[in-house]
Amino acid sequence: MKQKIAFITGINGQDGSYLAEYLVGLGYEVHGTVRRNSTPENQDIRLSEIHLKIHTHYGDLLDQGGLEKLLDQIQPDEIYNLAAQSHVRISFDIPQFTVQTNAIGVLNILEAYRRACPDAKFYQASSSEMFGLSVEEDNFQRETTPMNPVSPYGCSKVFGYNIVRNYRRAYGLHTTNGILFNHESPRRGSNFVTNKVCKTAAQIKLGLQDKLELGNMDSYRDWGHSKDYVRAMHLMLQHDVPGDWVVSTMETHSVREMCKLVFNYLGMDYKNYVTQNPKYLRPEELPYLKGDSTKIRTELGWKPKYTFKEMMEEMTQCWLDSFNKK
Ligand code: NAP
Ligand code: F7E
Repeated sequence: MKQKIAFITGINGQDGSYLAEYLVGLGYEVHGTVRRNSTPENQDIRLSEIHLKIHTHYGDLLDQGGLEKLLDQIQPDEIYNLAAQSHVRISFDIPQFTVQTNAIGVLNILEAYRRACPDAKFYQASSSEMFGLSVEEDNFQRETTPMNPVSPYGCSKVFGYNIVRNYRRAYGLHTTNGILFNHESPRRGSNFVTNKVCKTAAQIKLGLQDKLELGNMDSYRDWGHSKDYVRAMHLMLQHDVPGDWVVSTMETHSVREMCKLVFNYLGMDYKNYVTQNPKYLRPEELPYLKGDSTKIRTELGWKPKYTFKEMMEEMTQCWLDSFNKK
């Protein structure tokens, strides 16, 4: 059988790096884009275990011509569009760049794909942030929940989601949206709340830091593990019919509960160390997320392997180990 070829935008991000490892393990030839960066040493940190087994190319979602040239050369079977300005609070600081990348960038890669390799299957990294303030009466968000975004990031992702559905219907392309709820790992950027808490709690434990400043501790998130979620991305593209699937753990926890768990793991009480700094509050907050992933569980047989507690402990332990090595 012919070796399958995958193309991943944002291959050096959290999800891109786990997805690349997963696909290499399944026997795929894996290609992906990285952006030009003045310090190239930092770019393949998350790819260190597989960089010899994959092909990286310079590429940017803002450069449609460049994307088309790459797709024309590579002729992938599967395209995973994971590249994005993915930080919600930062999307308030740089709204134009966020929208250019996360909205127009999706259109750019869809056009490149339509022209260069329309027989491929296409995955779009859509997000629970699109639901914003909408919650169903049973306290879940699901595929049919109206979208009511509350950040430039959420608004940009709604455009990406809709244009992917439009290209599916208009041109008969195999385009799929994964509507993923928050997912974390030791590779999560340390300015997202989970990894910020794990990193700073480990520093406090080792006497390297004395306090942790956070924003809103009363928001709730449905937090899963990135490794479980990249398996879901691949499963979605193996389905004959393209569609839209929510991926979530079906549990929700507050930022406060998450802090309690992490500090308890290290034998400390978070109340003695955590303070609020208004600089980490958002101009508009999304207070509550809990995803109903019944559709992907029943139609595609996906379920997560990690529990929330296992994931938070793995992340905290990784920081402890890394500081202890220094
Ligand atoms: P991430 O770690 O921030 O990775 C994003 C990747 O996109 C990085 O490789 C980044 O490159 C690249 N990128 C940014 N702007 C780009 C541009 N203009 N052109 C090309 N590449 C660009 O994010 P992640 O957590 O892996 O998330 C992957 C995708 O899933 C994103 O689209 C995100 O919005 C979406 N998503 C994430 C979650 C979550 O909880 N993690 C949930 C739902 C949806 P640099 O390193 O050079 O910046
Ligand atoms: O914030 C609160 C913050 O930045 C989670 C992205 O992957 O998931 C992610 O977006 C919550 C929010 O993730 C701090 O206000 C409190 O309520 O970790 P976060 P996010 O905004 O939910 C969605 C699904 C995506 O698609 C995105 O790409 O935690 N919070 N104090 C804080 N958040 C941060 N970052 N820093 C704080 O100090």
